Amino acid sequence: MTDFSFELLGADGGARRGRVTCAHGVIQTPAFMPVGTAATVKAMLPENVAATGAEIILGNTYHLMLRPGAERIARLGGLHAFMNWPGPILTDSGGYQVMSLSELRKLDENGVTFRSHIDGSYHTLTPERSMEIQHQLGSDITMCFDECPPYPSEKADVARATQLSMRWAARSRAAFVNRPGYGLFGINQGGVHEDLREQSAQALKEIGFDGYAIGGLAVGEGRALMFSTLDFTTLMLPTDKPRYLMGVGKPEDLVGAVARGVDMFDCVLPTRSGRTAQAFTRRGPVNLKNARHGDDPRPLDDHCSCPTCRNYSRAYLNHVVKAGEIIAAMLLTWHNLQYYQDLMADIRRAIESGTFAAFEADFQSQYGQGDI
Ligand code: PRF
Ligand code: ZN
Repeated sequence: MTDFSFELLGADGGARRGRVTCAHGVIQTPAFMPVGTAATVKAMLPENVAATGAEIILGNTYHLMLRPGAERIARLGGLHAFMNWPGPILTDSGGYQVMSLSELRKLDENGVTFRSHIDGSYHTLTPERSMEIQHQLGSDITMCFDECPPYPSEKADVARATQLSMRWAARSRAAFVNRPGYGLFGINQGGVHEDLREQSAQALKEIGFDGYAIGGLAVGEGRALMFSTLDFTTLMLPTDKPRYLMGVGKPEDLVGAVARGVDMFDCVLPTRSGRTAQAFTRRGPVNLKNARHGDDPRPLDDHCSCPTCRNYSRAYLNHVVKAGEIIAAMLLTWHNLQYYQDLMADIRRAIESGTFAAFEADFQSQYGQGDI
């Protein structure tokens, strides 16, 4: 088995073109990872997720430990076999989901104790337990256990969470079982504060990771503050390792973050929007609930190669959305994932040809123009 590796293939301004190699395959970057929280990318067969061009998906420690249980998945051959996704999988470490989804949480130096949002049962997650679960799942990329403070928070509270995350990063590194092809990513925290981001980055670099995530953004601070925070944070991270902006984002966020040196992304937006009738197009988001689509024979997006756009009219999509048919979620999720993967492929090509600035300007002038 080859080692986990990242090769920087090229750059154009701040934007980077790279390649991650891990146990279950190769990922071209910049990359978008569809979210497969509960061992499924909702409304999609895994082979169809792959057909959109996705090379890696994200799974969640928090959801899988509660249902069906990490030990059970391990007995069944690991997450790749269990969910029939043969490619790379990155798993989030659980703390972020505990804080946003569970009830009655108690956080201390050791970890987080919480009640399941499913059945109210009690559980504890620590850096060591999170590493064990991600190992049982067979994750290609394991994420450190961290604490993401809410926004807005007092700077003193962000500092405390950042320092705790630094100690948890060291414990995560110590508990992670090193195996060829499997990587561990540190998570930079510090909110929008440059000095805290710097302390966090220094601590992570000293410990040493296979990649560096930027956490604690896209939590309500808004695009301008996220971008200005990225401007100084990516400069603090090693150039020879992948950088992953967690939980981001809208198409315009991805383009702006790539310009600032980010290589990897995940977000529920394309899949969740697909289940709430929102579709992404080159001219911006479109709501298929809108009655104006009812008689429209045109495809959702005539530039798109997905089965939805090849075979169905806006009128049909409007009908199945209004009727609450399951196929509405299937067709819109497929299209949205195709849109996101096509966007990433366009971004990669633009970086390769040294035309990323022109691509970004073109994207901004088209996107948000409104649907036609
Ligand atoms: N930490 C972890 N997962 C995350 C985040 C974080 O800060 C975010 C923040 N946008 C999304 N997912 N572990
Ligand atoms: Zn389409």
